[in-house]
Amino acid sequence: MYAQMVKTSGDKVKTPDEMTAQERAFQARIDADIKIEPKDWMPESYRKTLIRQISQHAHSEIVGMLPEGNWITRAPTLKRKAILLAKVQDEGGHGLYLYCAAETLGISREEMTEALLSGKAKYSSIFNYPTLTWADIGAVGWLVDGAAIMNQVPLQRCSYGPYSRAMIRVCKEESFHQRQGFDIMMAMVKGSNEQKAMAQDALNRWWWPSLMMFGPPDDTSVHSAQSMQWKIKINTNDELRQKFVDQTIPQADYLGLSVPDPDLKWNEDHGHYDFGAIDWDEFFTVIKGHGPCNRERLRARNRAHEEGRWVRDATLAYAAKHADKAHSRSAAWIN
Ligand code: BYC
Repeated sequence: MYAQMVKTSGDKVKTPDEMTAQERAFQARIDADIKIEPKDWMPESYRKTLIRQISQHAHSEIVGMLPEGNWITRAPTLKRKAILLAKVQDEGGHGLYLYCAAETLGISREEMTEALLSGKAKYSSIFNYPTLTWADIGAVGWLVDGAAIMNQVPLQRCSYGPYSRAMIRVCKEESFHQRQGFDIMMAMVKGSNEQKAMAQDALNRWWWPSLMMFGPPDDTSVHSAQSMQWKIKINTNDELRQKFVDQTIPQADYLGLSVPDPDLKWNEDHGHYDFGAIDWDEFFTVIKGHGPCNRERLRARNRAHEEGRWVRDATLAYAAKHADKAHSRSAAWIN
């Protein structure tokens, strides 16, 4: 029940000759950077790809609240607690914008929620790892939100209007999140030896899973070619992963921490860091549902859904009562 399905459904990219006239006109709009809006004609597989990506993204935001929410009651100061609370609340907001963006494509919120709760839908692999110490909250903000920004800034230029507009707001908030993470790491490395060791330990555990967030390598990424032709994705997984490594290593140096990669080396010829092999078996194990926390995450979401049932019932009953009253008032006015 809890296995996140790994089966993918990548389509071969069509050449202009293989497209219908309608598809060619659609591709011409995309190539001219004209946004596609909900009521515009779109190929069925464009719609499906967007539903898949946006709903997975929304689920990631909602599930992403759990590892950090775990530390709200244990934050070391009132100020840190207030900041973390606001951050986790922002993630909930991101999930809501994204569910709304996906709804414009004709899928209901209930269908998406059901896919998440039953374990059918994917969400980001990263949220299946535990947050063991307070330093993990720093590492998550710095690395996980840092990786999220790297991936989402280009998505502000995505071809689908509602998704690209949601990304603009999300990215503004994510940069605050990333800074709060880095600020926690700064405080830890300036603290006692034990605190610095906790920061290093958190970096050791979160480094590789953060690199996996960008998805499988380009030669095994099923969806990249088609998604890039449609500008649903602007960069490949490997391009963004490399940008993230190049941006993050100087930050680790500034903190006086080292990433757990003996093969990491600046490559003068390419102007990038070379880095070691990623354990893709671990990645696929996690997205198939067998990571350290997959079961716990889905149990927590299912419990929250059950415990929130009375709230949903109450709001629906309230809305129905007011709809009845409004209906009687307008009927009385007409008569
Ligand atoms: N985890 O062909 P590919 C956040 C799946 S929220 C799990 O390259 P695509 C945050 C992929 O779905 C972070 N599954 O796919 C929140 C596909 O399987 P299906 C989330 C992954 O879509 C709270 C298969 O592997 N960000 O940061 O072209 C607090 C083949 O992959 C992952 C987004 O969702 C993964 N990491 O590229 C803090 C951004 N990677 O669907 C932070 C929007 C791949 O065929 N999404 N898979 O069964 C994207 O940009 C793209 O969907 C991805 C993957 C780059 C993630």
